[in-house]
Amino acid sequence: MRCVNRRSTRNVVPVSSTKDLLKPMVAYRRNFIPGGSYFFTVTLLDRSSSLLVDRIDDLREAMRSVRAERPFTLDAVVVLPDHLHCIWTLPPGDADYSLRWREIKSRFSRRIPVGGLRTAGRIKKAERGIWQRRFWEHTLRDSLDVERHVDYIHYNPVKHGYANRVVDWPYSSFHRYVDQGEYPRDWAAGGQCEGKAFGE
Ligand code: NI
Repeated sequence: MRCVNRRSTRNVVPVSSTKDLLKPMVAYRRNFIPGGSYFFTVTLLDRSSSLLVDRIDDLREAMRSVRAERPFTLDAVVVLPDHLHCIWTLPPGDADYSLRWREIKSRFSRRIPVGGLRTAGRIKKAERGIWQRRFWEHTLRDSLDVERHVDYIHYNPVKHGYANRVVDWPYSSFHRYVDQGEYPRDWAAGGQCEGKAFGE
């Protein structure tokens, strides 16, 4: 997958120029180690739901609390109404993303009111009702693979028709990347990202 606007922007600056050396670089390129970074797609069971953006603060809190106990770097993320895509880098020697996702899903579900008595059985049932059990995982191979998936993540709200321009979607790490000088603010405006689907 290639996004024309971004590539043309990048090619303007020679890699060895002083300006480029002084430019802050994001973690995914500076610290990339093959086998330690993963792309995920995680989806709600109800594809007509907008729970993830309606309860974005609960989602953030679920992620934050799991990260505090089991660290990982959140390299890029986009939250859509019924699914999310993100890239994580796990600590060296740690590949247990499944446990982390289980915890994030569970903690998010617990923050959503189910009504009536909050019995253990009822909460468990609600959890099963919110998320799809399976999720899409892809182990990132090299920094180009990372870059393509970061582009995919940031372009996703436009791909799914939730925003006309990438910059218009608030629930995305795109804004952080713009602040770091990694993308122009108008990136992919009027352009297209094509290519295979990354699970969604
Ligand atoms: Ni998507």
